[in-house]
Amino acid sequence: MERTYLMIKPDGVQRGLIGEIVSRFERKGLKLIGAKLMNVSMERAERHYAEHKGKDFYEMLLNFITAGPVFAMVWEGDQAVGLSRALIGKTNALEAAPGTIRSDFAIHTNYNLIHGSDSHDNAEREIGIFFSEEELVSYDKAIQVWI
Ligand code: RTP
Ligand code: MG
Repeated sequence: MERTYLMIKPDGVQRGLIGEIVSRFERKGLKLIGAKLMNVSMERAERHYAEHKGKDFYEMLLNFITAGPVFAMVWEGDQAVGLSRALIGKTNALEAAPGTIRSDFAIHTNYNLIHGSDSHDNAEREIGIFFSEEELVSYDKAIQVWI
């Protein structure tokens, strides 16, 4: 089993897309083990986006992710990182495949609705930034036997 960190960005919350987006991961068969609506502090934003420090869009990224509440989630499942990235689609909405979240709802690269961890190691790192282990729930889903 693998865990991934997903975060509906401020544009997704403002546009009322939390339910639509959460529903896609539920129907895929991944298991939600943590979720909360929260404001992201600048300190957390800097840790989360450390790999982008120095890039021309870095400041804009920090200002955007701290501009309003995000919906932070941890999902679990076989290949959760890769499967989530597939559901989300490419960074640029123009390149995102039809049927992906970014293709269906996003127009601009800077406002692309949702973050998804890009590797197993980054997923664990990001989960640690936004959640304590006590906030994550361990439970069985009967249907998990088939998926
Ligand atoms: P994310 O981390 O948010 O899930 O997005 P991602 O992996 O698809 O893209 P990443 O390369 O990690 O970039 C993080 C966010 O920075 C913005 N960005 N802008 N103008 C640009 O060239 C550019 N490149 C990236 C996007 O908002 C992207 O989601
Ligand atoms: Mg990324």
